[in-house]
Amino acid sequence: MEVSGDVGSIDPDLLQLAEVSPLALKSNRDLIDELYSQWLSLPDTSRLVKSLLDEAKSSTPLNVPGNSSSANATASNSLPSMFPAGSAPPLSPRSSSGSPRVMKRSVGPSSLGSPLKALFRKIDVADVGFVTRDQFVDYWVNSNMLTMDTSTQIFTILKQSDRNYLTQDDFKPVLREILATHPGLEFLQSTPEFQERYAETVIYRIFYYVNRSGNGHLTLRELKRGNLIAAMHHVDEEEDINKVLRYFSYEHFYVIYCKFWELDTDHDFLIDKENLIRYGNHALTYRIVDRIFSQVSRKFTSKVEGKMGYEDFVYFMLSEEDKSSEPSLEYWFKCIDLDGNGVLTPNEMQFFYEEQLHRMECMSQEPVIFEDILCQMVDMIGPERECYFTLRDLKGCKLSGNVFNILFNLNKFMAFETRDPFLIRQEREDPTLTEWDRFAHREYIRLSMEEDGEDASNGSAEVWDESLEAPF
Ligand SMILES: [Ca+2]
Ligand SMILES: [Ca+2]
Repeated sequence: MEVSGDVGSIDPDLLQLAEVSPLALKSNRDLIDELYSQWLSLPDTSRLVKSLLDEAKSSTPLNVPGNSSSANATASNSLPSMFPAGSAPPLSPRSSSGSPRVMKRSVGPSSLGSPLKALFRKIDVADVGFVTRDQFVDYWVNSNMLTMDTSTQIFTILKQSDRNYLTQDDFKPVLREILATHPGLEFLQSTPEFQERYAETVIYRIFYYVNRSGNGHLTLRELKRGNLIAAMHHVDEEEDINKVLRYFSYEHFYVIYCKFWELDTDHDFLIDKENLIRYGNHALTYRIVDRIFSQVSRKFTSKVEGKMGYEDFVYFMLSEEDKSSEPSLEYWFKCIDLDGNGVLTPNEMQFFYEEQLHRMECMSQEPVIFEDILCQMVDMIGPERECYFTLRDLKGCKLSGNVFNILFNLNKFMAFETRDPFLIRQEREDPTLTEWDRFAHREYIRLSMEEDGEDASNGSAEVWDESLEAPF
């Protein structure tokens, strides 16, 4: 396939002519042709087109069901692991700044690179790897792209034309592009099944935080209110994917996936109550696990009765480890609100606290009676009415997450009561990080040390050295 003058893809920055109406452009094909030729002659354009063509020729499809046979093919590449071969995702190459494996990107940062390449594919309906001038003009002008803001452009590009919302599937082309072109994810190319898991996890995280209605239909309004567009820009500009903490970090995916794998002992990709009770070193009470499985906060997408699938687990885990976020507060509020009347009464809270109290007694901890705890929680939240908490009360207070830890997570409750100095120091080090960011960072280090420990105990110095240099 030759790169000819008629082949190209699109950079809207060069076409941001807000003052020119689409109608005027329609009647002035010369102007469009001139813009198009100008853009085609840019050096970056030919590089972009070439890379798209190469990719179109060599790309392997993402999200092919039952793709697990590739695990065997690549098993020899992966490090010895605490999991059976092919079951744990590879660690991301460490100290990326010093790693020879992380190459400088050859194409300069183009704004919105990845979503734009998704657009390229979208116009390229015949999937031949190139877009003709007429296709381009038709799409761009007929969709009124010239007058749109970035969020609306991306929304329009990604959605199905007959819908006014985005579904999880609509994000797959974006993830496919990122996996194929981002230098920070190059090392995953030998393990397609983890590319797929990574893509899936990122999409779940996006919907968890951005699709606030929780109905799987992400609207333009939600897209504009969220920080997804900024995160996409960040992916495009940052070579180290792990620095993109919002949605795209590989390390964050690694932590979520490994936790799920650990609990899913029979590896059928489903976990039940008995599995989940082991979460976080048996941190949760039976009562809260029962409420999670009652699906009152969020209906499971798993098709198997009484079991949680991976997507359901991602929602649970983000809620559990990021209790300062709004989606988390909503999730737990519904769990505690037993009668579903929109307020948390002392009776409802006591129902959950009883089990905590019982556990403290069993551990010969000094039990804190409910009345004292209630006073402490009221002081902390400062609710509008002292006799109950509303969701609004909780959202208005930075410390609300602690209320939930007091009610059903014994380990975090203890850490809070004793003001764990390690956690306090961590908070002070970088106050811009969220609770989730700090948790994921801690856990990634712990998990990767476990992996390294395995390597060392296998007694191969060679493996150890290689893994320090360039593991993949
Ligand atoms: Ca299972
Ligand atoms: Ca209630």
